[in-house]
Amino acid sequence: MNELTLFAFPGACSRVSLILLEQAHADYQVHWVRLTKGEHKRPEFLAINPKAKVPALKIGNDILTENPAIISYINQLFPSAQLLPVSNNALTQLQQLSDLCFCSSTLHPMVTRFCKPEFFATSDAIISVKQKAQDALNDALVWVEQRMGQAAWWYGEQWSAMDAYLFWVLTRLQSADFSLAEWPNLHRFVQAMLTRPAVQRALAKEQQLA
Ligand SMILES: N[C@@H](CCC(=O)N[C@@H](CS)C(=O)NCC(=O)O)C(=O)O
Repeated sequence: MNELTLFAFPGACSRVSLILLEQAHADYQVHWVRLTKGEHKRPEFLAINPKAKVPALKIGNDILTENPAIISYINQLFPSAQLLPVSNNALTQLQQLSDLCFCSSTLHPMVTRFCKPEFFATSDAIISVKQKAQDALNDALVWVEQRMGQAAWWYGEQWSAMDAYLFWVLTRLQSADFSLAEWPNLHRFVQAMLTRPAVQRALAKEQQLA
């Protein structure tokens, strides 16, 4: 098997892949890209990912970027870990991709605006960008809260990559003081995730850099 290196930063969305690699008991290296020191904009990292974002996954001499693609790749590489529900139905597979895209394309931009409004606004408008992001999140999370009230995990009784992705969304928000007090199912879900050994190992790895 090709050597795997995950380019990551503690607390960033690379946490999803870190959890999945731990869940699959993969043999892999982590290369920390210190976003807070601007390392993602340095030539060494731009040679890995010219988009200047983590995660990036180095597979032998190849590079894969973008969360849904990396997650799908890890799922395919470790079939016995069943990181997504197994199905031969093309529509079901695309519905799973659609779920991953919901996290990456709908929720993630709102999370970034809530956590880092200064990336999107001059100082006079930072508060309103954050408030608008909070409003958008409140709307989007209604459906997620309902869904997570129906079973333990996103896909029912089977834990999956979607749970890892949703966990990152929620814990990133919490780190920026977004309260889950109004979202009891999401709160329960985060607590349940924290008891999982693969999640604990991933968070411990992140702590090593902190
Ligand atoms: N579309 C990308 C987004 C990745 C992304 O936004 N990563 C953030 C960390 S959560 C990042 O690297 N931010 C650095 C920056 O924008 O300066 C994906 O899904 O992989």
